[in-house]
Amino acid sequence: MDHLIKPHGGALVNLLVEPERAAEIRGLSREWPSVDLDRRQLCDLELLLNGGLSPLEGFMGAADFAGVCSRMRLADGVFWPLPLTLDVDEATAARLTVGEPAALRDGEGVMIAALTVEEIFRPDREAEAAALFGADDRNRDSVARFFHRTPPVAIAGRIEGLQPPVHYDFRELRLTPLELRRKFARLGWRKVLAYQTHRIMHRAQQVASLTAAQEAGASLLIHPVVGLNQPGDVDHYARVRCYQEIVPHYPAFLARLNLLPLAVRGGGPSEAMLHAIIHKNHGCTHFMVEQNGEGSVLEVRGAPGYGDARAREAVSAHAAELGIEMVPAEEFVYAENRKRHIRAAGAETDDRVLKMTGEDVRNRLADGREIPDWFSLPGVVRELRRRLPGRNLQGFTVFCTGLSGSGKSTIANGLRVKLLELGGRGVTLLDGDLVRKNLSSELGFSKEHRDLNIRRIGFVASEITRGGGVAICAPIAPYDSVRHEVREMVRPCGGFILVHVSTPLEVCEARDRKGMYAKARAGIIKEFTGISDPYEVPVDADVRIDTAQVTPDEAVREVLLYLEREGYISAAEAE
Ligand code: PPS
Repeated sequence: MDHLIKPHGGALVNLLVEPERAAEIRGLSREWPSVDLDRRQLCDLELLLNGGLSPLEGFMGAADFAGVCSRMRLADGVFWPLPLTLDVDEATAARLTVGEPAALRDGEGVMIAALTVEEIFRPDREAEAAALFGADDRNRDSVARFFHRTPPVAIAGRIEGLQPPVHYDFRELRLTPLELRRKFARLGWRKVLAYQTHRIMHRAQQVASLTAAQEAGASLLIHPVVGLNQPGDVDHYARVRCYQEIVPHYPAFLARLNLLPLAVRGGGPSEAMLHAIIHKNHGCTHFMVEQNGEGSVLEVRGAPGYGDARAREAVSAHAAELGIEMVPAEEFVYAENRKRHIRAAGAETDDRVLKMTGEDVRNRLADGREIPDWFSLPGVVRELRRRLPGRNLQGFTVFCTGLSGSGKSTIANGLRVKLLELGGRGVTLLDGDLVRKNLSSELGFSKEHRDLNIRRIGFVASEITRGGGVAICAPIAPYDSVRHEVREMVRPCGGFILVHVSTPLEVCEARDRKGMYAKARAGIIKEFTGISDPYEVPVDADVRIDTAQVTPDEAVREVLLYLEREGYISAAEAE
């Protein structure tokens, strides 16, 4: 493997201990305090253990942290672009003692590594944010997220890895730096271009990466990020299946696919430089710095924020120290007259250039329209259609909100029966009363308890929607903010339709089917919505129904017509 590029700092780090030592540590660890790692920290730890972050031999201590923040150097002088600390909250820090060991555990409680605590310190988060994101105003959201999620204390010390974090998916595509280097050696690859992408690759990206590799005289490693996505992002499974579709379409022996367990930070140029180091440690000599462009679906939102020239300039400027060559990812477009993709910059005025945005692709998928062959490979389109089926195949949630006695349950029941009559999807009714009996039996009617109740309903509804079913919810849900939360929870899984059953209070009170309004007026029932507790009228309702004005049949029909207009059910079905 001598002909391969040297890892950053000279040698590939391996923090995994021998099985005997691992067994010994497991035996000793029973009394140790635990540090439960979140997914971001697990990604960092995985790359620390397997040498992806060489020469780091652990999370940074105060000296490395200060050196990196002030002059992009570790304490020993090695170039390093951004801080990488193990951050813990005060309560966790209070359980740790300098000189004593702690168990680093994953979300299931599996011990991944032992950390002998050498430092417990308070990093200067302002300096860290500046190092991570620069002074650029465009990174405001990332900075705000950083301050929100980062606890005050950091711990550092010697790490002994017991096992890599467990992955059940795409195992054959998760080679470590050492395994990848061995593979390159076997394949006779010396020059390797890393194409780190977080998007679906269509034909334009394939041509761009192929051209870049050929011009650099390099082989191509498609190295997508599958670590931590930002909240609200779709999972990586469909993306990886799309990459698997595209790899065979490169010339024979030119391209390989490997998955990178990387937590993107949403940083700018310094993050691009960190990625350059990680690719170098994986044996790559060239790094294709992607620009945020058009034509992306299933994008990892907010990741990584090197959407402009600054990232490329930074990687180029530090190329000597990084030891890896920057290759700009150029935009390619389809020239209809030439029947091939060309560089956007090289298009002539008489070229008929075709382009499509991610939004176009999403809309076409939602409506079941064609994705043209010039844009994407058929296998990629097939995978996208499986992941993002048209609305007629998606699950959805109908969330009815309104006062007690407004007619929510009647509409919900009618809708349930009608949808069952139409067939196709499973239908689950989460009526207010039912939920309170089964799911939220311990809850009362304070704002806190009501919000918790609605969040539970939202969680169940999102899971049903994700599975392609229909959830019909009918709680009072008097507060706007938690209704929003539920919308946000369900939207990534399918459709969300908010129905405001707007029957006026006087009508509900006059009906008083359960005699509750009378009791509320008499003060026997406290915190009663509409009487002694607020109801915030939704301004974002998709459908509004006043059951004082329409019959139950008409009310159900209004919802069905909305579902038809939006494409969730077909026209004939709504009749
Ligand atoms: S919430 O606010 O969404 O959590 O309420 P929900 O789970 O829908 O429960 C409302 C039903 O509980 C009965 N009930 C009360 N409602 C409102 N305020 C108070 N204080 C209260 N106490 C009991 C009432 O019967 C509601 O049922 P519906 O079907 O809406 O009439």
